[in-house]
Amino acid sequence: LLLISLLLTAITLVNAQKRRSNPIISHMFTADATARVWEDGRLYIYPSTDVAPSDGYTTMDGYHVFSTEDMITFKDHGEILHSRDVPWGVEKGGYMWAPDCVYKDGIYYFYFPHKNKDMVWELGVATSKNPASDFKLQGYVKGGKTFCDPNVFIDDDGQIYLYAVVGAKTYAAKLKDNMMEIEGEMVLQTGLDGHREGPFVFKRKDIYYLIYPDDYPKFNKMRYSTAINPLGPWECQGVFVDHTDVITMHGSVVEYKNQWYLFYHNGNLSGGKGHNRSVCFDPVYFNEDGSIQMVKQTLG
Ligand code: FUB
Repeated sequence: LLLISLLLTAITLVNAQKRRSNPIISHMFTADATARVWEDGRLYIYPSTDVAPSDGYTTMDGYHVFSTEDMITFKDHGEILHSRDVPWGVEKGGYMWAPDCVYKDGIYYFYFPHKNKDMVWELGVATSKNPASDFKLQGYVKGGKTFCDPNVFIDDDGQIYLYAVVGAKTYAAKLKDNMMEIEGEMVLQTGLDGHREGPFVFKRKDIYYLIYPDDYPKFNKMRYSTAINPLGPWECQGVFVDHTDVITMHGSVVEYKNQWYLFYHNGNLSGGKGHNRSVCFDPVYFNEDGSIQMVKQTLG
């Protein structure tokens, strides 16, 4: 069994190395990818959609889901949600930004930031028994602030945490078991030096990692902070992803078949247009002390 598992890992790694081109999705523009590995053994990507021609980030609309089992072929499962499906949403549509998806007790919870009719950000929630279809709108998270760039992290003990951005700062709180209500207050997360937006939390060997785009004025890089508690305090460990050819940087880190990966976006497909981005991935390597090595971006 061990030999078979090692063999499968080796095949996946060789396959991932064989794929020497980014972006990985080229029939549409995608950004802000959250990657998750679900029980069926596939890796799923929940990105936002960039629209072409674009009127800036305001026209971003509709969410597709993608999945893979070999890190080479990415299946487009189609659109799971559009602004026209959101009755409380802004009438002209658009404003569907960076989403997240988590799994709990047989249900997939899809979180998406969307502006309401008063042009105030709400954090919408849609649920399904399937990871890439049949999502039904449930409403929006109650008890929080007006925020975007949600990230939901479920710890090993089952406690759920919500991270989100308010005015270029990340706040976090526990989510109640119903996944729709915040417990207590959203608390400012400290120790995220140069933080701009797009937080994503993961855990490896008892260390909590919070990755985030920095506020470098022209092209954001990706930094990370670590903590021994999911609500911090965090300690900034510096940059681990250099900037791409677009201003924004937003992504996630996930382990799949014994290899860690960073999902992010660049502007390769559109010639560097900031509103026409494309999802990419590259391997992530850790040092013995848990620090993250600089990610080598595969281009072309
Ligand atoms: O994609 C729209 C916004 O741009 C996201 O919410 C931010 O993180 C940035 O990528």
